[in-house]
Amino acid sequence: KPHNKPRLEIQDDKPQRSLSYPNTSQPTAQQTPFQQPTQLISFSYNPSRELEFTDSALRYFVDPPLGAKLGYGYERWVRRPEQRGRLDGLVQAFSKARSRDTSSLDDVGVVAWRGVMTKILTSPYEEKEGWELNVMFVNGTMYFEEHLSESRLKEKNDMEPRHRLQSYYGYAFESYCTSDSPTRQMVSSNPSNPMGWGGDVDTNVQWCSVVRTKLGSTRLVIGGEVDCVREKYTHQTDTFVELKTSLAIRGPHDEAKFERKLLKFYFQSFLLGVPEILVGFRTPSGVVTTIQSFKTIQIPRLVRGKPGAWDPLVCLDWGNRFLSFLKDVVKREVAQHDAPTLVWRVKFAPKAGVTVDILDPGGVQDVEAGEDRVGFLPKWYWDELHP
Ligand code: 0WD
Ligand code: CA
Repeated sequence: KPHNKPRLEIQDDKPQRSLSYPNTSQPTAQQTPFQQPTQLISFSYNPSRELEFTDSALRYFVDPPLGAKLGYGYERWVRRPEQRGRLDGLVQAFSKARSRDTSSLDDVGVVAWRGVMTKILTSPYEEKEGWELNVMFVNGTMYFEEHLSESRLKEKNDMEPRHRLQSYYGYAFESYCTSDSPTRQMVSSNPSNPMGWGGDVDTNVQWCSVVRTKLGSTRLVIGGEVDCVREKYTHQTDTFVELKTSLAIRGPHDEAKFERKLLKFYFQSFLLGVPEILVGFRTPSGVVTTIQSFKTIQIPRLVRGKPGAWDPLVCLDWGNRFLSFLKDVVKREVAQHDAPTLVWRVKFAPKAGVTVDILDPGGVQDVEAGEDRVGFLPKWYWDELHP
């Protein structure tokens, strides 16, 4: 029976509620294992942003034309309004996967979007941007939802025109690099489009893969968007390709900057088992000059010993400690308050670390009109977990 008013006692500050920032200048001795992700299920969002358990939004990689103009089609971009990072699609997919295969999904420690896990794992090297999460703990599983403050949400929606164009470049590159069939039709259906254009950009449409994996001793279920597959779709992650654009590198400063960016590229793809990252280097005005393919697992070797160096083991060790710490807190507090509907807010501040607090149930959930939720989870999902 969901009740939205957990009995809130005066917070007892004795137990550990914070985890301090790791020291990245010392290499870790820890070798936290990470299991190769395997796909559980996939789904598509159609142009109306409805979730379908089909592969209608799956795209195939095709070589992009050199000199591609990434500003093409900007005025026709169908843009999805920025939303909170709700888990609805992911728990729908998780629920379906579990109904097919109960055996391997009964001790899942974390359910989250891949973008959230990327932020957690890369935070040892994050010097500018903080992040916030909402967390629930239901039947032994932690659910993570990214929390965007009103101001961040507004910031994202009212993006400066220059930044908006830059993010469009990434989507246009995806269009040039993909086709809805394994071979690109040589004759474009619309002769006014440039060579190799794969269709106008609609960011409602996404193909998502949900994988299971394991970090240390925690089983994870992670969902994320996959840009395309190379040649064939195997129902596994081995042909997945992540597409990126980046400013062409013109000197050592640019190079160090790119190497720091590779940390995010690396973990984003690593977490979902994506083996290849294809980067289109572009001019400031959005013309593709060179294309470079990276094998995800080789990226750490490329940056080792360089000015922008980072060590993935530091991130995995931190991630493992973060998950254990958080589980200890929520497990203790859910028992203490006898309130399974509790929501916690985790805050990460660069160079400081993370803190956890129980969220005041009134101020929290930003439930929109007509939404039926328990905490931030859809009510139907909650009910499914509490037959
Ligand atoms: O917490 C998150 N990461 C959020 C995820 C916040 C809000 C929504 N979502 C949704 C995503 O839209 C998607 O449906 O969750 C699903 C999976 O996201 P993810 O794979 O975890 O997202 P992430 O790894 O952060 O980004 C992957 C791609 C991006 O590609 P690049 O190359 O830029 O990393 O997803 C796209 C984007 O193409 N993307 C978005 N597109 C439009 N609006 C958005 C967005 N808000 N967020 C990610
Ligand atoms: Ca991408």
